[in-house]
Amino acid sequence: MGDILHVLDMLAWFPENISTYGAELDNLFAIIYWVSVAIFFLTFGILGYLLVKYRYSPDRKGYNYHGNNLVEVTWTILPTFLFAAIGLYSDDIWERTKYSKRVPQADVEIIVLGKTFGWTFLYPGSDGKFGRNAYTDRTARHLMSTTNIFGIDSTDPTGMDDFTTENQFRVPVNSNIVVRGSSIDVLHSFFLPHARVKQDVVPGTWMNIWFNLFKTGDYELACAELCGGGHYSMRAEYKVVSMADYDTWLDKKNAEAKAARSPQSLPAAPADTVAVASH
Ligand SMILES: [Cu+2]
Repeated sequence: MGDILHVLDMLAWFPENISTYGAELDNLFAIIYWVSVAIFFLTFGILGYLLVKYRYSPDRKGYNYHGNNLVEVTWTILPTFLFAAIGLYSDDIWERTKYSKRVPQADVEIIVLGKTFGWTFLYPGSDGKFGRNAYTDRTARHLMSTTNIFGIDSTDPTGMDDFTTENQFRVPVNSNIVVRGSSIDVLHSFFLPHARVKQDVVPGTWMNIWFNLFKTGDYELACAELCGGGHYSMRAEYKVVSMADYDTWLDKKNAEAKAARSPQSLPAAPADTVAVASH
């Protein structure tokens, strides 16, 4: 019996859990899974039994059957109670992980945009504050363009140390990470299998995603919404690192961001560039 259960246990296919709330979600998933397995065998067992019991026999007469109220009421009420019970049972964990109002105080806040076919991340830099952009200020949305997808207002000094990463991101271990996600084109889904996070990102609105990871390592973000021909390639890697390593990385990125934005680093345009471009 144990062997049979083991073969049926597709829960063993789950990747390792690294999220503080992952065990509770896995537990909920396991309950629903085993209830479904039980109902599957119950219904198909009854079906198989009746198929054999009432198979063709030359001396059995067929007869018309006009339903049975007791049976119909039973199979309506039982699933109703079952779904209501699962709903009530899961409400707490659902609320704590998904409700916007229950997002905890962020240790690290990141903005992410999905696009066909990749992910771009915006970090607030070492001051922990984003400059003016399309997320922090709705009136900055007109700044969004293909070359400035976050709608960053480059005149805001708070944003001097903000920096972006492409198809990779980094978070510190044992910290509340809050991700504000959206998309610049179609629906995508921000899916971190190890972190037990899956959230659609929708163009035109910002979704709140949060998680707290207790194990360092290299993991994968995959898009979980069929978003077009390149959907299969829409992935990113992320690293969960110690706070010290995270700070070192942040300092390096901040320095790069500031250097890239300082006027001295802009290449001097050759005198004829404008004339050539205007043709
Ligand atoms: Cu996608």
